[in-house]
Formats: sequence, C-alpha cells, structure tokens
Amino acid sequence: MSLPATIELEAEPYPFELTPGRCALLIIDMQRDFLEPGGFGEMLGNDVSQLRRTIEPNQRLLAAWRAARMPVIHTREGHRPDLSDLPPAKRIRGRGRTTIGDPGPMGRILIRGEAGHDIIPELYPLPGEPVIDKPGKGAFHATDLHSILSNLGITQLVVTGVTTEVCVNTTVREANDRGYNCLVPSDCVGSYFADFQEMGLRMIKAQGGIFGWVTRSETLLAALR
Ligand code: TIU
Repeated sequence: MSLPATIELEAEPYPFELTPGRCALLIIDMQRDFLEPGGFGEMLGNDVSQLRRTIEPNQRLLAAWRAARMPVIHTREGHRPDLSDLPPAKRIRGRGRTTIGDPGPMGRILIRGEAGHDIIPELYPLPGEPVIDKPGKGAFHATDLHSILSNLGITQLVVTGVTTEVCVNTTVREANDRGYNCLVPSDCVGSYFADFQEMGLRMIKAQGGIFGWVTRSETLLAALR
C-alpha cells in the first residue's frame, strides 16, 4: 500500500507535515568507535551505554523506512589514513594521550577503513544506501551530502544517531540553513550526558522550531504503517 502524499505528525513545537516522497532518513555516526566499549567515545571518558539505548529504536525506524522504499543515508565521522583532512586543531584537542589516528582497540581511531570507524552491525547499510564519510561534526561540511539530497529531490530529513548535542545538532543546524525541514525522534538520538540530551533537543524545537521539530519514533512508525 502506498503512503499518502503528506502525513501530519504529532511533534514539538507543532505538527510536522511529513512528505514521504521528499523525506530521507539520515542516520548520524552510529559507529563502533562511538558505541562500543574500547572505542574513541569511551576513550574520551564517556559511558557508551548512554548511546546504546538508541540502537533498537533506530533498527525499527530503519526497517520501516526501507519497507516504505524511502531513501536512507548513513554518515561516519572519520579521516583519511594519511590524516591530510584532519585539522591539527582537532587532532590535539582535549590533550588526550591517545588521539585520532593513533592505534586503538578497534584499529586506528576514527580512520576510514578501520573496524572501529565502521557502522555497528545492527544498523549496517544495505548496498545502494549512500554512506557519507565526513571529516567534521556536521554532515554537510566537506561532503557531497547536499548534492545527493538535491538529486533525490529531498526537502525534509528525519535525523537520528549520535551524539545529540554534537554531530546531530551540528548537522540539523547545517541542514536548516540549507533549507531542509528536520524532524528528530528523541529516542533515536543519544548523548553521553543526560542534561545535554535534554538541552540538545530543546535547542532544536525552541523559538517556534528554530532548527526543526522533535517527535518520538513511535509516531513516525505509526505514520509509515
Ligand atoms: N558523532 C559525534 O557526535 N562525534 C563526537 O565526537 N561526539 C561527541 O559527543 N564526542
């Protein structure tokens, strides 16, 4: 059964007009380095269990999206093996003993082609689903994401993944400035910090939806059924 041209979804700060033919699912950085014990996230001193609760809701949303034959795009944060796209400021930030490019438990940290840089098996991309390798926090900076979305006729994004206040927020802000309407299902985004999770979502929907809308994945799943 095909979906209606538009579906009104319960969302904050007001209902979101989902246009299935123009909406892509953008899954941000669900990478082993951020979600699995021993990765870059844990190395920064973070509790990865705070992110792992997003895996199941993302699996359900991804399955529904694929069943509806709507576009899915995945991103990964990382760098070239020769580090030529890694700003020195990013490399030394935090004064950690181990940093991007150094050997870690799952290969060199945040380097393309290494095990830790790849997407977790639970949400692994299917052949044909674009994977955007991004050197920054935002998915638009120094990538071809905007071209790919434009070529697909996409004007709306459902943005999920990690972390809420870093790569998800940066991407939603970048998308908003490029004219996309963004909807964020709160249970499909995660932060290592409970207060940043709350504030990261509040910042998106404040002031009449200054950057976008916030909903729950059940709302999206019901609409796609
Ligand atoms: N993907 C993403 O959010 N990258 C980060 O480095 N996030 C942190 O919260 N550290």
